[in-house]
Amino acid sequence: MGNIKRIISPDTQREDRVPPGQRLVEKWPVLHYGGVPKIDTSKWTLNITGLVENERTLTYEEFTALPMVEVFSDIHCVTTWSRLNNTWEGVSTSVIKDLVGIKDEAKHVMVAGVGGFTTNIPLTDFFQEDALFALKHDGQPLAAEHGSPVRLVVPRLYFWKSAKWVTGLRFMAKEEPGFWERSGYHIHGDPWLEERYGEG
Ligand SMILES: Nc1nc2c(c(=O)[nH]1)N[C@H]1C(S)=C(S)[C@@H](COP(=O)(O)O)O[C@H]1N2
Ligand SMILES: [Mo]
Repeated sequence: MGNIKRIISPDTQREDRVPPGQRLVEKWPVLHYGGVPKIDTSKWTLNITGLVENERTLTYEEFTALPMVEVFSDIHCVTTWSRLNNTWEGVSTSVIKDLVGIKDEAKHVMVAGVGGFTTNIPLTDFFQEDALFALKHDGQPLAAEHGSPVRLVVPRLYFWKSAKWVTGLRFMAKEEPGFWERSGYHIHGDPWLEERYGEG
């Protein structure tokens, strides 16, 4: 087992773990726009740009050499399913801070996945200690349809913010809408406040 750091997502400790308007599922549904990309890890990179001191492009080898954490969290999808008790293993988002040096003006990040998917996240959510780049789920390598080799997991927001097949982070001063946010989803997406759809 080693001495991997274990983080319990605080929403799993609530007396009622199911947010308003959600129902529980046992199996893990697969949901995304477009096809499942085939990603060769020898060609995969994570590109970190925008309001940082040092823009970086990390190879898969460099990325997987970073310290790993384990996170225990629930999943809440805006389409009303929730799945409790997920164990993720991967790289904490906070590791990125030391790698690139986030500028003071940066307040949001645009996360990009293969195939043009994007989603915007405030840094206050992105850098919560239970947010990570997951490589494993419940002890198994992440399946291709769930975002392998690397997906983001932001447990405190609806699951559409947890970009699969992540390849890019762009740090920004101002909030900009990503893919689903431009199509009517809420700009923020807190499941406990039922921030499902925007005003648009
Ligand atoms: N790259 C990418 N990531 C994505 C999506 C997508 O279309 N493309 N869809 C999001 C949505 S809407 C949901 S609900 C979750 C679903 O993740 P799952 O298929 O692992 O359950 O992935 C999110 N991440
Ligand atoms: Mo979704």
